[in-house]
Amino acid sequence: MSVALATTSNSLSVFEAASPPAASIRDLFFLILFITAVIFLLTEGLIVYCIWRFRRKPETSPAEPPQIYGSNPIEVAWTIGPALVVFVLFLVMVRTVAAVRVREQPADALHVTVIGHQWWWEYEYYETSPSGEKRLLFRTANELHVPQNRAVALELKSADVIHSFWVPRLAGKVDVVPGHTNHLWFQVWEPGVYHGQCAEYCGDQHANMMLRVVVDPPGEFDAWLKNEQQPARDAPDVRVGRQLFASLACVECHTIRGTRAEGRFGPDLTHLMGRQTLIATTTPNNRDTLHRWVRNPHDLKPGAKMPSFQLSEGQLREMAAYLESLR
Ligand code: HEC
Ligand SMILES: [Cu+2]
Repeated sequence: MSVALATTSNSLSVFEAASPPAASIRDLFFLILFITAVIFLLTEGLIVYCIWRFRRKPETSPAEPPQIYGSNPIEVAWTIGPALVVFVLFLVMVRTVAAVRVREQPADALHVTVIGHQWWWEYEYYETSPSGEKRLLFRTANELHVPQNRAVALELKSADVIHSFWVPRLAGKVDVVPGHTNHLWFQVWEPGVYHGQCAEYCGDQHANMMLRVVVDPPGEFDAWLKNEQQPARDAPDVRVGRQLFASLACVECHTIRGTRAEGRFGPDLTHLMGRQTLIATTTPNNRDTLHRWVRNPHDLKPGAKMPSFQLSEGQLREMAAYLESLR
């Protein structure tokens, strides 16, 4: 985690590519910018040159210059020239599309299913057996952990409306469509935190539907993966909060593995404190935020699909302490 924090940058710039698909897109952009810039300078240069070279001078006669209308060679030249340019642009684009599209994934690719919800992201981690069968390991939310330098294959699904998964430094944006699975891949060169955002208007809190990709060095990733697979730890000193949680509707919407909470509507809370942020990465994850969130989610995120429970301050403190024990 320390490494990840050290290299945090909030950049959403497509020019700071950190993975092959993003680099392909950036290179295509620069190539097309270069080709069109050359064409621009050539045509504008010719216009400026002609205006200057053929300007009306006192010694020139007012007669019109020779007319070229209907000249076959010239018509053919300026039809074929631009057609060739468009053809070259087409070829380089096809090459980029092939590079960013999901190819055959390497056998050791990490498989994660991303599910867009109004207004947060759910991730399901899978293990692929040698026979190609996928087995669900666990679910988490908003902060997607991946190992450095290993191919990551994402399946994108939606639980409600159309969203769009976009981490500009890693890959192009791909729509997340109900009833249809889209795919995306990347392989990140450097550890760090990469910011992303929903890129398709999806309702009230679309602007706050952010996400983070945390790229861990392989050792740290394995430790994280191992911890996430454990059920929630039993901490005796938060018994009151745990009972409160179990007795309220929290269990209908949230899962805490190892308890009777098995809801799927909201984020999995089993290892809640493994996340540095809450509420689609918009707010630091600490006891104070947890307290304020449970008191009234709509203070922090108007429209959020979680109700307020009118708990007393004492109950809120017990609840926050329990949530904070979920490491
Ligand atoms: C009607 C379903 C529902 C109920 C009931 C519910 N929640 Fe939630 N909860 C959600 C949803 C949806 C979110 C995600 C909100 C968002 O980010 O837009 C959420 C988010 C959270 C988060 C933040 C998780 C994260 O990683 O950002 C916590 C903590 C939480 N709920 C705790 C509770 C507690 C404690 C209770 C019971 C007092 C509870 N919830 C009851 C639906 C529910
Ligand atoms: Cu959105």
